[in-house]
Amino acid sequence: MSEKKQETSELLTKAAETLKRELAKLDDKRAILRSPTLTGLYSQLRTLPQEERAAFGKALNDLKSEVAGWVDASQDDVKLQPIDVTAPFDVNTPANHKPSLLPARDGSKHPLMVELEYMTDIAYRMGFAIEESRLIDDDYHMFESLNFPEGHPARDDYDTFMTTDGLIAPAHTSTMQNRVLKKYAGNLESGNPIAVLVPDRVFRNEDLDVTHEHTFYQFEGVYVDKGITVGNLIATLQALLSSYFGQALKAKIQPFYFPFTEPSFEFAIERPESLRKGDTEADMWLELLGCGMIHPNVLKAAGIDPAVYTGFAWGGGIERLVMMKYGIEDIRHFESGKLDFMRQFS
Ligand code: FA5
Repeated sequence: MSEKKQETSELLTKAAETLKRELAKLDDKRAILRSPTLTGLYSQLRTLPQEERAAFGKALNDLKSEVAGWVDASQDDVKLQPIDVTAPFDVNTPANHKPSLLPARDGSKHPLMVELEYMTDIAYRMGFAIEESRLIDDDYHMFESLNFPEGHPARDDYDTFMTTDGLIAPAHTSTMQNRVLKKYAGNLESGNPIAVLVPDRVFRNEDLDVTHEHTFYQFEGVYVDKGITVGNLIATLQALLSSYFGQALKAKIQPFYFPFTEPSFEFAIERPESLRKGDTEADMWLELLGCGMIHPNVLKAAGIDPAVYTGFAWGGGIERLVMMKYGIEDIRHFESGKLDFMRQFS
């Protein structure tokens, strides 16, 4: 071997060893192909005398192919988990491919998130565990487990968005009731209540107006124990909402219908004048919550004996609470992206 060839071979062998060490440390294995150890050799190629370039270039390309082979082999080692289409994220997204967050100094939390966290903190201090909902769910959780059998007319009250294969963008956080009842059923066996708050996003194919959005947030409460009554429901809601508003509330409860609660109620609070459209009785009140005693069939579907345990649930819209708290006249401001609106909260 000529002295020149010997030199090139040693240089590339050393580079290969360095690249192997670098590869071991990388999360994104493909980044090795952009390593300065490799790109530096290509820069070096351009500085060589013409007669040496062909041999060096070929050896370099061989090295690059070898490194690409290592990358492919390392990808084969990655064990992909089966995809759960109802999960809130792709379980196979490598950590280094997740979108990075913008620096906090460029913005502030959205007022709805601030208020949702505030509400969540109050509920947590009242003894409620906190569970997130999901962005896509199935018919069983959205309807069937909630005592809406197939063909039930009340299904039409929820203008749901559906995928072509029948999955549903949840139209209410009640889609989590069956899951949280099952998850916390062990509490009952050990003599403790089930107490869970589910704050999350929901979707409805709504006509938009000052109090209706197609995408909005609900906070769902679920409470089960022995001997629970409507009195407990009202006392809990009053404690939660009075704490949220920091003042005593004028509230109104009236009978309503939900398939998953019996009896069911609508919980309304008095509108401040800035939110009144007229002077009729209906104009005076802002409907905040649906609530009621959990239907025996819902408890049964979660394996809880309704002859032993009773409970209540509620589901309210966060936007309408925040509108009420700050005198915001149009729900659409929240999603408008208008900075002069947002800055009033920072
Ligand atoms: C429900 O969604 C029931 N799941 C609530 C429930 C839970 C009842 C548990 C009993 C037990 P409703 O469709 O009424 O009910 O919505 C509940 C609240 O969400 C409403 O009172 C309102 O505050 C809010 N809301 C409903 N639709 C919209 C909308 N389009 N935009 C903004 N907020 C809305």
